[in-house]
Order: sequence, then structure tokens, then C-alpha cells
Amino acid sequence: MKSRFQTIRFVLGDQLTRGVSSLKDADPDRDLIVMAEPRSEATYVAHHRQKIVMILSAMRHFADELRDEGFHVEYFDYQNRKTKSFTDALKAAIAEHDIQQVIVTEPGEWRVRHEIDKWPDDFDISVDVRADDRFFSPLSGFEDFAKDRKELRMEYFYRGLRRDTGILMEPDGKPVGGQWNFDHDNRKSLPDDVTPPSPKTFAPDKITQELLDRTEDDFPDALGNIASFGWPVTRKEALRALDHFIKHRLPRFGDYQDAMTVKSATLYHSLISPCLNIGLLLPDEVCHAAEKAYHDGKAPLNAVEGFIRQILGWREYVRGLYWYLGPDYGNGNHFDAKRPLPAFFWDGDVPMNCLKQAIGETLENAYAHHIQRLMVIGNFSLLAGLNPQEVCEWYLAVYIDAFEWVELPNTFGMALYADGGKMASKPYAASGKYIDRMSDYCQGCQYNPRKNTGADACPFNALYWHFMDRNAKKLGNNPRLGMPYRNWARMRDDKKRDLIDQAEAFLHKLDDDKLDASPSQADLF
Ligand code: FAD
Ligand code: DLZ
Ligand code: SF4
Repeated sequence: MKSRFQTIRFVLGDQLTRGVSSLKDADPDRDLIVMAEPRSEATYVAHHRQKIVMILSAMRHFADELRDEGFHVEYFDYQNRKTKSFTDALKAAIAEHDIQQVIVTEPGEWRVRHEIDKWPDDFDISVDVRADDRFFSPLSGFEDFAKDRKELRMEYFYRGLRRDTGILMEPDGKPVGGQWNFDHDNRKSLPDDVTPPSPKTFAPDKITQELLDRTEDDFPDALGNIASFGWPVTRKEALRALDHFIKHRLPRFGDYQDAMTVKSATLYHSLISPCLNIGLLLPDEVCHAAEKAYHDGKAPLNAVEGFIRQILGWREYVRGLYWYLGPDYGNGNHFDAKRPLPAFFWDGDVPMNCLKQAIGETLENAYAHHIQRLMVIGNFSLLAGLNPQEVCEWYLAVYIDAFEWVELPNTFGMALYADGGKMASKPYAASGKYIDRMSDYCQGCQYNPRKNTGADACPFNALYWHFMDRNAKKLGNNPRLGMPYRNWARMRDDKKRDLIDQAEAFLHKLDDDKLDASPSQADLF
């Protein structure tokens, strides 16, 4: 029997938005929806189990919502209708129906883009790859911004988008509050008597529970724990999570945005990145909800501007950069960093308390907030000279929100400066004193952040100077690093030697996987 469908609407796992460009004009009578859980997507990195469960559960719920609307959904689930790749699933769907056209929204990474670009030849069929318009800026907006500039800094792109969207803008074209950026007000550490409220979590329903029960057996190469799973898996839940954040966490988001504490893995952060990235929430509704909280007097400007800047600024900027810089962006290695990823990245078993907390929470929850990602794990990877491709693969695997378009610029560009400064104006290198200032981690650590040498000295301190010294040729002329290089030049030679020796002894221990030998009491006192 001839199928009534002529067009396939192919929906990827990060396109779970009813209004996504591939579905906008879909018609249940003519169009067949295809969704798939191919092996390729579950295995291109060793994803965290919570990431697999969240994406598959959200996909299955979204397919059910489309069915409720009257659509026929050919759903290739990994249990009953195994497929190797998206192409494999499309082939099976085309074979079953008399298809003349495929409509798909552009994917979120080069790997899948290359796969989709082969479809017209693979199937001798017309393929309409539509722009993903769930962002404030089309990709051409970033190209226009970038084309005449030497430096592609986020701040100017962000200001342009504030003007274009009118978000947090006065009618006369000035930014609300007279300033574009309130970052200086957003650098407080968490006082002892402040305890952040718990974030909103959701009990697993039948679909989620079945996936939670099966992941360990069905995805043996995946990593991380699933016990704490409480992520939203439908748009309805995502909207409740957003509402909870706006009411209970946004007001203090700004103050403690850069703080870290053993008391809370999430502080006042929103935890909405996976919902934004897979399409359960849209960036404009999130920014408008935050802006409304400001105008209603429910949240201060430093919190609201700080939060909006992350989405309207950073999120848009890294997406533009990822596509603008092309598929080879992540292949470089500016500092020629070659050290393999230490084993503790996979189990969190490391004596440095900040790393133990940040990596431990990551493996436990598939989440760490921005400063843990950047200034603890990223900073360590930078200073210790870890291989950037291995670090990027780790970040792509372990975080619930990790998709290459957003993960790669943040890790390769911002945290590791492996692109030689295409993204950041200087490496985010910091000593233990920064971590001590912004967290309570050092209080429970066997090392001392105020010491530079000796068995109990914080390893970040000597590593910082080792990094600056070994990369002096590449960084010495950077105007933003004038101060540390002047301090280094002024330091006595024997002090310099002690710091370099201290760092090298640490790196040898790291290479020999001997870090867990804690300093003896005699060394400590
Ligand atoms: P909040 O602190 O509540 O921020 C609100 C929103 O702003 C986030 O949900 C996110 O959508 C957006 N945002 C904030 N910072 C950034 C940023 N630098 N780039 C893009 N969007 C941003 N974010 C991802 O979504 N996926 C990743 O794979 C990812 N990898 C990262 C790797 C490194 C090394 C670093 C330093 C950052 C990475 N980020 C990534 C950015 C940021 O850390 C996360 O978006 C944030 O921690 C998510 O938690 P949240 O929703 O509670 O964020
Ligand atoms: C990350 C992921 C995983 C684990 N599984 C699936 C899946 O089964 N089906 C799917 O369509 N997408 C999945 N994804 C997200 C894809 O990797 C994402 O759609 C691509 O990165 C394209 O943007
Ligand atoms: Fe981390 Fe150093 Fe503080 Fe320990 S002392 S928690 S290693 S910064």
C-alpha cells in the first residue's frame, strides 16, 4: 500500500521544540516525523548516564506529545528498532514510505552536519536543511560581527544583541541602570550564614524510570551515577524549573555567581542549560522572565543583567564562534600541552579538595557550575598542561548540557586557551589564592593555599608560576599579563628555582599517579 506521507520531518534529540524550524509548518496528514536513538549518538563519547537518560526520556515524551497532536512518529528506539546512525534510521523510514523530501533543522555540531550533508546523494532525495532559529542571532549575525574585527570579544557582541532585542534597554537606547555590565558586583564568596535553597527536582515518571533502570546494563561504557537524577524531561517540567529559579534563586544569582562551596553543588545557579540546549526552554522566554523579575522589583539588576548576559551574551557568542571558526577549530594545541588526563578525572579520587569537590560533584550529578568548570577543573588542566583534545572529550562526556557547539569554545578556547586567544584575551590561569578567596574548599584541604613551596603547599601556586614561565615566549607580550610577568621578573632566582622545582615534583607525581600520598604530619607542622 502506498504511504500517505511524502515528507519526512527528521527531529534530532536537541531539537525538542514544537516551534523548531523543521516542525513549524508540519501537517499530520502529509508529514511523517522521524526520531531515532542510534548507537552513534550514545557512543560518540562516553556520556554521563544522566545525560543519556535525560535526552532519551525527553525525546520519548516529545514523540508522545506529537502523537497526541495527530502526527505519525516513526521512532527508532535503541531497544526494539536498533539503528547505527541517523542515516541508518532515515534509510529505514524511506524504505517504508514513499518519501520525496526530508526536512531537518541544522544540527548542533559539525559531526552531524557532515552526516546530513551526505543525505541528498545517499538517498537521491531533496533535503531541506533549515536554520535553527531558536537563538537570538542568526549565524550570519555573528559573521557580520566578526568580519572586520581582529578580536572577537563577547562583550561587544552582547551589546549589539542588547540593542537588537531591546532587552534591558531604555527607550533612549541606553542600557538599563546606565551600565552594560555589572560583573564587578558579582564576585562575592558565600558567607558562612547563607545557605542556598535546593533547586527544583522532578521525580522520574514511568518513561524515565525505565531508562534509569536500564542504563547501567544497556550503556556499559557510559559513566557517572544516576541516583541523584531529578532533571526536567518535558517542557512543562522545564517551565516549572524556570519559574522556581526566577522566584527562589535569581535574586542572589549575581552576588554569588562566582562563589564555590562544599555546602551546595549548585548555589544560586539556574540549572536550565540542558533544557535550553535540547529545546525544552527557549532563550528569549528565559531572558524575558528574568527581565520581568527586575521590572516587578523581585530581583536586583546585578543578578538579572548577570544572568541575561550568560544567555544573550555568552551562549549566543560561543555558538556563533563555533560555526564561524569551522570544523577544525578544536584540532590545535597552542601550548603544545601533551600530558594525558589523570585517572582521577574518572573517579574524583584526588587529594586536592577543590578538584575532589568539582570532579566528584560532576560524576555524581552530571553538573558543575561555571566557576568549578573554569577555575578549578579547567584551570588545573591549563596549568598542568593536559592534552586539550582529551580534556575537551571529557567535558563533552560528563556534563548534562554538553553539546559540541557550546562545550568546545568554552573548554578549548576559554578554559585552555588552546586556540591561542581567538576567544579569550588571556588565559584564565589562577593560583590557589583565587580558589581560597572564592570558596571554602581550602578549609578542608591537606594543602595550604597561602604556601608556595613545601610538602603542604597548594599545588596550584607553583603550577601557576611554572605555567607562566614555560609559556613566557607565547604570553610575555600579552598586555593583560604585564603584572604577573613583572612580578616574576622581580622575583629572586632561588625563589623562582624553588617554585619550578616544586611544580616539577608535583607533575612527576601526577604522571606516576602518586598524588594520593598525603604529606606526612612532620612535613605539615
Ligand atoms: P547559570 O549559571 O544559571 O547560567 C544561565 C545560563 O547561561 C546557562 O543555563 C547557560 O545556558 C548560559 N551560559 C552560562 N555561561 C555560559 C557559557 N560560558 N557559554 C554558554 N552558555 C552559558 N555550557 C553548556 O551549556 N554546555 C557545555 O557543554 C558547557 N561546557 C562548558 C565547559 C567549560 C570549560 C566552561 C568553563 C563552561 C561550560 N559551559 C557549558 C558554560 C556554563 O558553565 C554552563 O552553561 C553552566 O554552568 C550551566 O549551568 P546553569 O544552567 O546552572 O547556568
Ligand atoms: C547526546 C545524544 C544522545 C546521547 N542520544 C541521542 C539520541 O539517541 N538521538 C538523538 O537524536 N540525539 C541524541 N543525542 C543528541 C545528539 O547528539 C544531537 O542531536 C546532535 O548533537 C545533533 O545536534
Ligand atoms: Fe585546591 Fe589548593 Fe585550596 Fe587545596 S589548598 S582546595 S588544592 S586551591
